[in-house]
Amino acid sequence: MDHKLILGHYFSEDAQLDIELFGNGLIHKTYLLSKNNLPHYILQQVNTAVFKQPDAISNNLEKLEFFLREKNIPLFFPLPLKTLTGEYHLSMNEMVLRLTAFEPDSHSIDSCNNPNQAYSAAFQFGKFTAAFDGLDTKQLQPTIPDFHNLTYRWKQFNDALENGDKSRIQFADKQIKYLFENKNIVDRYEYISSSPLFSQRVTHHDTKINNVLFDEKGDGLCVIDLDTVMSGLSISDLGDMFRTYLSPATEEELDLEKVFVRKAYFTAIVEGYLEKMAGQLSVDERDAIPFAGEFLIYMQALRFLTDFINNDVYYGISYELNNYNRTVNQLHLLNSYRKTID
Ligand code: GN1
Ligand code: MG
Repeated sequence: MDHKLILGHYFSEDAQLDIELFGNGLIHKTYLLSKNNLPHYILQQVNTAVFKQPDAISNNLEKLEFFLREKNIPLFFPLPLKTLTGEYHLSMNEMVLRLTAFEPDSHSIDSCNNPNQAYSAAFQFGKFTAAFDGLDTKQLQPTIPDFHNLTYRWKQFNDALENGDKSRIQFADKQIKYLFENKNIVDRYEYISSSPLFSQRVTHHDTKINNVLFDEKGDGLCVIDLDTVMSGLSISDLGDMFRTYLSPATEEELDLEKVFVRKAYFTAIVEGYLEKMAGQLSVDERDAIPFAGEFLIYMQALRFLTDFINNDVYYGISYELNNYNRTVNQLHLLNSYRKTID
């Protein structure tokens, strides 16, 4: 990564920054740029196999920014810096890159360790969606078409069962059966996604805790990582918060005794989100809050298993059975969720 060459597209003088790998996302490559050991910028190489139209991301950012400016709504989130030619991203040597200022006195956390953090994060994601009330979401382009479309994910899974690695299909027999036995989750999603009682809103679609910045006191500052912001349903953002904050251990955990749902965190997420969104949700959307977790955890298990059967073409893996073990982990979480949340 020749960061000096990249920075030449942003600054007219040498910014003298050191570069190191940063974070643990599965999709993009992320780097921290520092000067005298002080963080200055985040540089990301966008995964263009996943985000096939990076222009859609930039267009959406322009639309969001314009809406807030026009309506004078004071919502803060870090936008990428514009290049010297005025673009939110830089296309160079077949790479798509973007540079974002590192927010001073902010930090992110990789796991949710008390219900206050869950509350603060949910408050931030609720605040984000609520701020765009009135924006016609048809203006936003899908940055990943059908990203949280469970009908489509179900189809991809079935395609994988037809065309994927036979020995892996056999190996995952038990998990495949379990997903089929719980197909009613797909059916309920289909009802919700076609019902006028469930609105399309500006939805983040990646509400894990490390996509929230916290200040020194531990209060939420803002949400980050806006690649997947597009039109969507409230069950997506709530669901991914449930999936990623309720268990003390992440999707990588192999010891399943550590993977379980903490009810107090569920309550905190709902309270934080509703603090900002209560006025906007329909009765049916509120009633579907517990379903959000089932929907998202099930979909993630389906996506991990689909990728396992397709020989790991999508998610980054660190060892051979990584995607399989993630699936087992998520199905275990789904069970615990169903026992704990009604
Ligand atoms: C991916 O890269 P990361 O960790 O932000 C994925 C999410 C999954 C998550 C599972 C664009 O997100 O949908 O929930 O992995 N993002 C994309 O860890 O596919
Ligand atoms: Mg992300």
